[in-house]
Amino acid sequence: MQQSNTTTLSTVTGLMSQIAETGRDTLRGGYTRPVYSHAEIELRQWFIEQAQSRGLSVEQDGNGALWAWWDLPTGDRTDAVVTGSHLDSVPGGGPFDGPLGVASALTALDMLKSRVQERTRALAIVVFPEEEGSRFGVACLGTRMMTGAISLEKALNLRDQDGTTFADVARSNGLDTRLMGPDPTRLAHIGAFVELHVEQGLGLGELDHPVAIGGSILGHGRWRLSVTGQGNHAGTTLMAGRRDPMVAAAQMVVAIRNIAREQPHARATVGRIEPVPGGTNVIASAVNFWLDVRHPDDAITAALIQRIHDTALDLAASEGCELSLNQESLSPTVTFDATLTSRLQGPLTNAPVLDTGAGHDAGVLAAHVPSAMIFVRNPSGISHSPEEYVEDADAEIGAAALADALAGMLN
Ligand code: HGY
Ligand code: MN
Ligand code: MN
Ligand code: MN
Repeated sequence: MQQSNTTTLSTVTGLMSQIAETGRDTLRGGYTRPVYSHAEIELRQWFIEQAQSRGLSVEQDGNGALWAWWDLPTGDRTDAVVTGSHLDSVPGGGPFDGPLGVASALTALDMLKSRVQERTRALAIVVFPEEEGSRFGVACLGTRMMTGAISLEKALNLRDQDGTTFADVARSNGLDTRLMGPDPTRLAHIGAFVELHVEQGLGLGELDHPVAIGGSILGHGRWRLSVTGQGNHAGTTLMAGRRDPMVAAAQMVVAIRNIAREQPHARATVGRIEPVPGGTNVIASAVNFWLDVRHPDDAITAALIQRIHDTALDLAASEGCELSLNQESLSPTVTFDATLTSRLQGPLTNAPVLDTGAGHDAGVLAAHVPSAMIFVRNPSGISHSPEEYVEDADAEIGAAALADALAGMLN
């Protein structure tokens, strides 16, 4: 990571260039920055340095989120204006998903410090942990813990792919599990939360506009399906009579795609599948895979899951296998705060209001504090991939738009 030199690099592209080598995934392409990995810890350190070099006071809350405060002279933090995003990524993700919101917040703060003389509200830049849920399986884990959207017990017992619990990882990163969980006091201090994020889709690309305001987030959930059969030797087991969970799971994945295709606005994805034990010459004894389903209508999401479950049970039985399906997380469709959204439309003149299929911490917070989002154009429309892209000029426009939005909220 390049040494930070904030006297000159107070542009988004300048800040993003400082972290361009952190967590590069040479195998998959893109970036792999799971929460509390070496890469994400390095990004946290970068953020702390950047914030402190701007005179912000930085603290880590009980759940591991970083808060950088541009305090009032009085130190009063009630009704604070908060912006920020996340620094963790999906495996092989793009450079902008998360970090763009953090870098834009730092740049917007530079702009605000040069032009806001009088203010009555403190401003904080926040970095939430485990937004992607890539390590422990539950997206927006940090905001779900802060708001109580997940029980502390369930959160602490989540395990990563090595079997390490979130509790152990949190403790080894200096957190006291007795202080984790719902944080109503901190939540009550947030007067408004605005998250800037790279657009994950082609809305702006087709509208030829650099920024948009978030309208709503599709309801979405994650389920774990476990198919169990009879493990055996690949060479000594004839095809007749096999109870191969890999064959059952493969049919389920295709069936899921076909069921989702029947609903025009549905999205259903199996992006992670793990055979047990996973040997080339071994008939798997079990196959675990994770399902991500999203739809604007929560009732249709529920109906889709029911259909998928019933179909998967039949497919398992046809292969002599067993099936268990467990819900890991479920978030209802969220519409952002109308008052805050209309306040953004002033400074962000003509910015379209776009719905998104991507989940965000702002979506979790929206049930508790007035929340809104600003999206920055991604000409590729692709995200959760190395092909995610933002033009330098649009990145700077995004930060200026965020500064304009926040400037009007500091009194
Ligand atoms: O999965 C999502 O929608 C978000 O990127 N965590
Ligand atoms: Mn994100
Ligand atoms: Mn993401
Ligand atoms: Mn987010």
